[in-house]
Amino acid sequence: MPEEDSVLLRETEGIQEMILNRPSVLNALNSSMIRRLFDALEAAEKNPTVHCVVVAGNGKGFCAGQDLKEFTEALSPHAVEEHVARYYNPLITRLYYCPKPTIASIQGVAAGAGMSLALACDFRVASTEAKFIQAFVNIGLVPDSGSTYFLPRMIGSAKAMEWTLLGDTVDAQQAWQLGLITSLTAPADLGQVTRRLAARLVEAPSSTMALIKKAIRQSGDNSWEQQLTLEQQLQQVAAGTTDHRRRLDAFVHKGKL
Ligand code: T3D
Repeated sequence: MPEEDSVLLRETEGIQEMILNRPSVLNALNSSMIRRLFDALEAAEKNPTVHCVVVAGNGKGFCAGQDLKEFTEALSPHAVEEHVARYYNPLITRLYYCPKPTIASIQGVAAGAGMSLALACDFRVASTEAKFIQAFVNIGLVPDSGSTYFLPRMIGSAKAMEWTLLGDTVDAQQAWQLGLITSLTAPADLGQVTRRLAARLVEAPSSTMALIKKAIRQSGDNSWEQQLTLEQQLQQVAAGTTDHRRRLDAFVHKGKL
C-alpha cells in the first residue's frame, strides 16, 4: 500500500480527520504510517483553516499498536529502543502538545501504542464496542508511547498498575466509569457524535484553547506556585488576543460573536 493510503486525510469545515487505514491488521502501526501521521499533525498545526484534529480508524479496530509483523525477525534491544525513540516518541509528543484540540474516535480495539494514541488526545469519543488493551505485557514489552505517563494521571495508579500488569481487555463501559471516555455512543452514532464535538471545538476560540491546553498539560509537572505563575502568564497572553476582545465585547454589548 502506498504510504499516503495508510493514513487518509480529510479536511472539512475546520476539522482535520486522520483515518488510520490498514483495516486488515486492525490499523497496526508501521513506520511509514507513523511518519505520515507525524507529518499530518505538523501540517495541521500550521494550517490556519484547521481548528480541530480527529484521529479515527477504518474498519473494525481503532489501532492494534505496533505492527508486530513489520520486522521479519526479532529486533535487537538496541534497535527496538531506537525505533521507539525515532518514531513513537516524536509522534506521541507532537500529538500530546498539539495546540489544537484533538479527538480520538474509537470504534473498536485500541491496543498497545494504539491505546497510547487515544490517550494522548484531548477527548475520547468511543462506541460501546470499543476495547482498550495495555497489550505490551502480553508480548513481554513495557508500555511505551506515554502510557505509563497518561494512565496513572487519568485513572489513578492502582488501576493503571492493574491494566498494565495484567494486559486484560477493558471494555468501553469500564473505561467510561473510570472517566477515560468523553462520550460513549452506540456504534452507529460514533461518527455523528464525534463530528458534533469537533464542530463545537471549531467554533470555540482557538487561541484560548491552545493556552488552556498548555496550562492543563503542564499542571501535572508543576508545583502549586509554578502553576499559579503559569496561569498568570497565560492570562496575560489570552487578554491580548482578538478572541478575548471579541467575546468580551459581545458579552458587554449583548451582541453577536
Ligand atoms: O518496536 C517498537 O517500536 C516497540 C513498540 C511497541 C509498541 C506497541 O504497540 S507493542 C503492542 C503491539 N500490539 C499488540 O501486541 C496487539 C496484538 N494484537 C492482539 O493482541 C489482537 O489482535 C487484538 C486483541 C488487538 C485483537 O484481537 P481480535 O481477535 O479482535 O483480532 P485478530 O484476529 O487477532 O486480528 C485481526 C488481524 O489483525 C489478524 O491478522 P490475520 O490473522 O487475519 O491475517 C492479526 O494478526 C492482525 N493484527 C492484530 N494486531 C496486530 C496485527 N498484525 C500486526 N500487528 C499487530 N499489532
